Amino acid sequence: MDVKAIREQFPILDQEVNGHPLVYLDSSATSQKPLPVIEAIDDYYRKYNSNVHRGVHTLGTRATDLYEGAREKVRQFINADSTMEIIFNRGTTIGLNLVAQSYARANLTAGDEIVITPMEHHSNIIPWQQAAKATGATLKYIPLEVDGSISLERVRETVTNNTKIVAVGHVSNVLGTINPIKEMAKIAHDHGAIIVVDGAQSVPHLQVDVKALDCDFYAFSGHKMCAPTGIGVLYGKKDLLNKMEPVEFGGEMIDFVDLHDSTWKELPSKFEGGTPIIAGAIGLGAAIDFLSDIGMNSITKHEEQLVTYAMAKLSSIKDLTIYGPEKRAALVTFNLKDVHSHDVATVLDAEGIAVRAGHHCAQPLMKWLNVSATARASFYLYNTEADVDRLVEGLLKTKEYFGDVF
Ligand code: 7TS
Repeated sequence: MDVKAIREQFPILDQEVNGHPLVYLDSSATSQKPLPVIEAIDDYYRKYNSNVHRGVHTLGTRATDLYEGAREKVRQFINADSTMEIIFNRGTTIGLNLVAQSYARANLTAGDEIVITPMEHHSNIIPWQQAAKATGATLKYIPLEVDGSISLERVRETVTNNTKIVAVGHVSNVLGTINPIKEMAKIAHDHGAIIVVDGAQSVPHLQVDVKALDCDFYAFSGHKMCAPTGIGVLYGKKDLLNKMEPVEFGGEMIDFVDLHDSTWKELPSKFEGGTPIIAGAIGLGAAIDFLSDIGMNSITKHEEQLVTYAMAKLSSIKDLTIYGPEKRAALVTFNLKDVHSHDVATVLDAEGIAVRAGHHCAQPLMKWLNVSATARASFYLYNTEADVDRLVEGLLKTKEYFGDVF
């Protein structure tokens, strides 16, 4: 993989921050955008901005073709059976909320169980808390292993015949744990439950095949995979989506409207009320082309090499605690002794290095780790070993700066 050529496609990377060349290590929060994506959005607004699925004029037809073309690109990218199974929305959070509000409320009653893990992002916890409260179902957690991984034995102990939903992140945004989704799906299905996967941190980095994983729902966000903010995808098996009620009502999603009742369009329109995120979807289509041209397997391999290098380098820094399992996705979460992660991130920023600090929208996991916050460096296809070296230098400077703590 020619990282130098790839970096040239990301104009934002070529700048100084606080007098230093920028090192962007916050792609788990949001990725940067390559020129083909920026140009696809620019093209839409300059040349054929129109609403979709309405009328017959030329610009509208072009916009509709590209919007629906993006849906087909997503279908191929995750290997879904049909574009009817690809719901465009605003992101992972919205997709998970749709399943919790529509599927869970219609199918769960008191005595049923929803099973999740303590490593989930808030958007894969709170919708289930709310669904449990609304239906009387119980929210149960699969205990984590000491290194922050999931053992299938614990999954088998937690999932019962009362379990109706297992909801789990494919990749943890804090620990980098890559969870055994295929095996967890099998356990869920053996008990008559469905599995809902939070794919926010996996689809940008791994080749995801929803059919091979046999997941029932799979939610992800465009902005973490080179596409703009404001566009996301919920994949769902057609049979399940067909039986679900929409939670947003209005234009675009109806078939017939009468004074006192209405009927819904077929999938996927039923779940896409209102004018959709047209430029966002077209940008996502361009992002998928961009990633596919490079090859997801090459991206994964590059990230594996980078995170192995980072783990080796960072492990050699005295007083640095790294959280999460050895085998991990391309991110490293850590604390420098008693220095607050916000202070670490502030000193790194002064060196031109962008990392995230805080609870990473995973407060239950912070509690499990027994910390209030951590710093996190996350990598993507445009990062290099030189970026890791700069991070290490920055952390050594941070140690010098807060010398009295050490
Ligand atoms: N699930 C996981 C695992 C995530 O990492 C995130 C965002 C979300 C869900 C929510 O995605 P959204 O696009 O709907 O907001 N994670 C992060 C992060 O780690 N730092 O900033 C956002």
